[in-house]
Amino acid sequence: IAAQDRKIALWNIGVAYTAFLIGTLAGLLQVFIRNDALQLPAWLDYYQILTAHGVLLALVFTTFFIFGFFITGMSKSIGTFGPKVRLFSWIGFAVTLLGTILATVMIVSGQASVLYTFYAPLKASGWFYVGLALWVVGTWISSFALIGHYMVWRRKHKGEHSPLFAFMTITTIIMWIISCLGVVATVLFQYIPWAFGFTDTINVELSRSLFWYFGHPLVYFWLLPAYMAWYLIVPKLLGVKVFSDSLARLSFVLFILFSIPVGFHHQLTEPGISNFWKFLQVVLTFMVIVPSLMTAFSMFATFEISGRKKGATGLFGWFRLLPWKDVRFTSIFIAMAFFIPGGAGGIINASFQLNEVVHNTLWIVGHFHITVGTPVAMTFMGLTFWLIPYLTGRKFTKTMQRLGFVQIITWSIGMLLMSTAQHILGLLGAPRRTAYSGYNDHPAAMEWFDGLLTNHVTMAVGGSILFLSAMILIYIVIMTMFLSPKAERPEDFVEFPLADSDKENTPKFLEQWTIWIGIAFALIFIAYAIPIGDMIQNAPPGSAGFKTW
Ligand code: HAS
Repeated sequence: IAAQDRKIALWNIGVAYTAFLIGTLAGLLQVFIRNDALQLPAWLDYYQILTAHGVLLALVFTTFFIFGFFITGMSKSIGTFGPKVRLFSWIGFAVTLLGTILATVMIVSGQASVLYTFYAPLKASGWFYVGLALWVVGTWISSFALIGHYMVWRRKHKGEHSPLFAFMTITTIIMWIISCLGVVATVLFQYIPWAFGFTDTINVELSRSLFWYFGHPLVYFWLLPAYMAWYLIVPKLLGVKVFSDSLARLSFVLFILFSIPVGFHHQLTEPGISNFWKFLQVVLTFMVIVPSLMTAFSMFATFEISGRKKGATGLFGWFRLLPWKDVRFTSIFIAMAFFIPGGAGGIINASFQLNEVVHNTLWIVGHFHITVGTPVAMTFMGLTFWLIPYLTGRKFTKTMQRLGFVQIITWSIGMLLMSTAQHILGLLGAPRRTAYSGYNDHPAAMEWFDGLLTNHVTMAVGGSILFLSAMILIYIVIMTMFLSPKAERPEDFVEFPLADSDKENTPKFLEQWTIWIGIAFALIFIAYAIPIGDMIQNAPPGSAGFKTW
């Protein structure tokens, strides 16, 4: 791809890994605080570090990495950016970065210890919310730049299906833009007036609902780029085509429809929403599981087709013949394997009654470490191994490949230890998000930590292994960005592994966005209009929430 496009992608990825470095350091500090092995200085507290950890890894690392990946893939699959697209991509990047810096300064200076979910009643400095608003606006500008690029392509290729990479990027972006409407509304009309003192109080239930309207599709904003790698990169590494172009497109479209009207499944224990609306959103949540099951099916089919091509026989003969020595593949395969328990855990969380058992416990922390922390993160690692050298034109040497294996194996072991402990502790009753990890020496609480896996020491070992792994990754990133030898011979150049996808039988309506956006808004209206209306009507007097009548 063109050098100017590479530059934008590389800056995005560079910021992503800077956030990753600070965020993982905050993670390491956390496990040691829990283990009572570390006393923090007076200016730093547990919640400050927890917020930095969550925001920098879950929000900042992911977002910048995703845009780096999208920019590279869009330039590769539908052509070099025009000057306007390039300009807006830079502006989007700069505004997102400005917002990130402002929010991070507020967190580090102790003025925004409100955790990465930042909803009321916790309150931060108004500037933190301004930072968040800039962050969202920045991502929108970058998104519209990519949409513009896609529209130009469509105008030139009337009646054709867009390449699968572009289709998936646009689907993800559409979902992102619609979902951000909730967070934009609450940040602009509730948090900013409240935090700067223009209003005395805030309508908590409304603000949480608007947050989760955004918060759940947010997790699919992380997941879908990983799915793009599963659908598009993995088959290429296996030497086969995409299993089914229309299945892949349909599964992405289903995310536009069902990933948004489900936010109440994060609020099942909250008193301000009636059971009917919660139940409706639980049903819709079970719909959003379908495209993930389609993805699992598609992956197994891809593995089997590639195995059969190489002569595999029997039910699982293909397993042995997967390209295990290729770190780009192995990383993603482990990512997928983690998503089996990760997804099953999600189904448990979403089940109305079972949620009572797991809500607000360490189980949830375990859940998101084996969804975003491993399936998504390890897919991004698998991408990093070729994406950065592809963009810089440097070699991915044998030593790097070996280090890559050490990195992904340590990450998997660390996550396995830590997340298993978190799941079990959660089931035993250990709450999440508390600095009082000694639970005032309560005898029942002390027993939780007696197990071999649920020991604080085991968790600290898991956390330390993870940090070691993160540092190896940072080393690989720095080498492939700045120091590895430049590729000169054709065989040294790192490729962008993009699989072919047969589009002959793909129905045209899959790319008629108005249909999908229309249905998405209809579903959102059905799921949210009445309960949100109730919340507004019952707003506390004088609150930013919105008007009292
Ligand atoms: Fe979740 C809470 C429900 C998926 C992230 N989730 C969270 C939070 C985060 C998060 C960050 O209903 C915490 C928020 C907070 O701080 O409060 N989640 C679900 C459901 C799914 C789900 C139904 N979550 C994710 C993904 C995330 C993520 C993905 C990040 C990327 N989650 C919940 C609920 C809560 C929740 C409740 C609130 C809990 C509470 O009470 O607070 C589904 O999307 C999952 C569907 C997935 C599958 C798995 C398909 C498997 C595949 C792998 C195939 C493997 C292969 C490899 C091919 C059905 C595709 C083969 C290998 C071999 C070795 C055989």
